[in-house]
Amino acid sequence: MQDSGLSQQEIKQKLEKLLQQDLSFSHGRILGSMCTMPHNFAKEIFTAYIDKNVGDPGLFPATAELEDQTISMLGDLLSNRSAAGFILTGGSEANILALWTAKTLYKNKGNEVLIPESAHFSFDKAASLLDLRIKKITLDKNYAVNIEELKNQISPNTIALVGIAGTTALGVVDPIPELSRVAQEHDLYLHVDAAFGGFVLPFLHRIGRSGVPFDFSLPGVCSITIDPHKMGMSVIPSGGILYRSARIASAVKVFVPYLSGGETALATIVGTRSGASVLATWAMLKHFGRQGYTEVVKRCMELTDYLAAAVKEITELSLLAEPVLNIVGITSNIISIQELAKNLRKKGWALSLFDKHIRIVLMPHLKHEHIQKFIVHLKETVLNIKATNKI
Ligand code: 0PR
Repeated sequence: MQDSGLSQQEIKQKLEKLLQQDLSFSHGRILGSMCTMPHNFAKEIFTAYIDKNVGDPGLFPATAELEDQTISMLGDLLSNRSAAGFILTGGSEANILALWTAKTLYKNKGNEVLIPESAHFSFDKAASLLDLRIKKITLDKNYAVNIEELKNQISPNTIALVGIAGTTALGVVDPIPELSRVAQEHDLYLHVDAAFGGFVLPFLHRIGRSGVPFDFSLPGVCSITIDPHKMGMSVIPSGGILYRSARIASAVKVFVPYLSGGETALATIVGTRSGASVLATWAMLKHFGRQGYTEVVKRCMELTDYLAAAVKEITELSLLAEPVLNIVGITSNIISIQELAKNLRKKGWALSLFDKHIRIVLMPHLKHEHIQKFIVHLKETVLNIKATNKI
């Protein structure tokens, strides 16, 4: 650290130079991210209220009230206006908090949680942090959790089930109605990870696609992760945890007597929390409404269909699964998908690579021309690989 400080101008110039290597959503090259460029209005609200700490609700009662309103709006979207919950840093924190809650509620019963193989790695972190035993459940041929195997794996030590409404790898939705029935039958906590799908699934029926049941309308669902910083157009960081009731939400609460805003009860992992994220998310929900989000989802799904149809036309490639959400999984029996990803990355495409497929997430920052260009490169790259390997 230097002795005397630099001027703001010098620092800005330095940063502009230092940040040149970062990709930008607006360039249309980021194909593998579940985040997107936050809406300009969300950025404006976020910066205007950057000093709000919703972890001290006595000092910021109005921000705390707007967090409750944000949770009610999200609850309404997820079929439960009386849901309780919090705006957090993201899906990982929400999933960890959900399992902490499950562990606390069922502390006398056991410590085992059944989780689909497709679950996000945040559940492994949760298990390690919370000393829970995880049993991974295999997937069926459609990459959804295998319900029969899940039922067989339930033991007297099982306390919770996790279902995914929009898997990280493929956007697949697990059979949540069945999970809900199983959870009720065996008195288990059911957490649904809709970090990605939560802002897509509720709008599908409005654009003529079949919606898939996944939310609090299913009586066994105890909590849901839904991330405004993924398809909700809000700022990073904005995650969301919603609980069916205030009783469940307060399972892990601790009393803090000394805060400057007065005695308070906190039921989150962290103390200080960004009120600006809360307010930016509140503003997005108010600004878009159901109609606005439907438009966002419509554009993303149209782009998804466009890419999926183009992939199907390339004989060497195929879709790993038919897309339900705006995620396309590209695979091949003919060429190496690792080589394909490597060569496309060399051409500047930032895509995700899984064991058997390349994942493209058709986020709102992507436009038709970006995907059109990608398809040209995809075709070219496939041909080059075939030529190089004499296939
Ligand atoms: N649950 C699901 C289903 C997810 O897909 C993710 C993240 C999480 C929970 C965790 O969310 P946070 O990252 O907010 O804690 N899925 C993305 C992924 O792994 C995260 C991500 C986002 C990665 C943007 C890269 C990126 O550019 O793909």
